[in-house]
Amino acid sequence: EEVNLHECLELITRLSRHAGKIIKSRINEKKTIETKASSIDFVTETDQEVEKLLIEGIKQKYPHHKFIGEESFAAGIKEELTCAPTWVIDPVDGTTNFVHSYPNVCISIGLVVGCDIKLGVIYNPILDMFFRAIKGEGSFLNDEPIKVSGVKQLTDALVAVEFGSVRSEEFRNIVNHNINYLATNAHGIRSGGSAAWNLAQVARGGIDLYMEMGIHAWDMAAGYIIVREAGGTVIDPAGNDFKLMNRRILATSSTEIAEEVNLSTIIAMRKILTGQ
Ligand code: LIP
Repeated sequence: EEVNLHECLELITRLSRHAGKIIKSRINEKKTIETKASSIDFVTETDQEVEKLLIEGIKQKYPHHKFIGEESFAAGIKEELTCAPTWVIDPVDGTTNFVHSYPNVCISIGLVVGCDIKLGVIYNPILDMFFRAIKGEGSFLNDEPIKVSGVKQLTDALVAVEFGSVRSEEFRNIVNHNINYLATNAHGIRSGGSAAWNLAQVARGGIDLYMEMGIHAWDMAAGYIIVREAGGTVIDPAGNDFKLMNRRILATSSTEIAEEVNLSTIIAMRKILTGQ
C-alpha cells in the first residue's frame, strides 16, 4: 500500500497538538490512577482519552491502517506487528511524570510501513517541544534541524537511564548493574522518566547515551526514527540489531560509544543470567 508520509505527518501534527492541549490543561490537577502490569505501572483517564482521540482521528482518514496503542493493548487489543501500515502510539509517555506533575510528558507516535519505521513524532506539550522525522529527510525540533552530539566515549558522555516498572529480582539486578557501570564512568546520569523524552534528547545532542530494558514498542517507535535521522545509533543492548518488539534499547550519539557500552552490558547480562 502506498502511504503519503507527508500527509500522515500533517494529520498527526494536527491531532497531537490538539491532544497536547488536553494533557497540558490537566498536568497540575490531581489524577485518578489505575495500575496495569505492576504496582507502579500507571494509567490515567487522560492516557485513555488521548489514545482514543488519536486513533479515531487517524482512522477517519486511513480506515485500513492498523494500531499498536499502549492503552488499547492494556485493554486487551493485542495487534501483531505486520508489514501493513501500523501506527504505534503512546498517548502519554511518562505517565508517572504526568501523575506527579513533572513536566517530561510526551505524546509519542511512530508509523511503520513495509516493516520499517518511516515516521515519528514526539510532542512535549508542557514545554511545547515538537520533534519529528520522516525516514531520509532528517530530524527537526519545532521546525529547526537537529543532530546528535557525536560524543564517542562513555567518559565524555551525559547518560540517561530509567529504572522502569518491572520489579523482578533478576531484572533489577541487570538494570542496577548497568546503571552502576554507566554512572561510574560517565560525566553524569539523568533519568527523564519518559523513553520518548530521553530519545528526543539523544537526537538533539542533550544526552549522549540512553539505555533502557523492559520498555515497549510504543515507548520507542517514534524516538527510534528521530534519533536515526539525527545521525544517531540505535541497537539492542543485548548485542543484536534493534527490534521494535524486543523491549530493549540503546540509543547513542555515535557507533563508537554504542559498541563500547554494548560490550560491557552484554557481558554483565550474560553473567547475571547464567551465573557465570
Ligand atoms: C514509561 C517509559 C519509561 C519507563 C516507564 C514506562 P509510560 O512509559 O517511557 O521510559 O521507564 O516504566 O514504561 O508507561 O509512561 O508510557
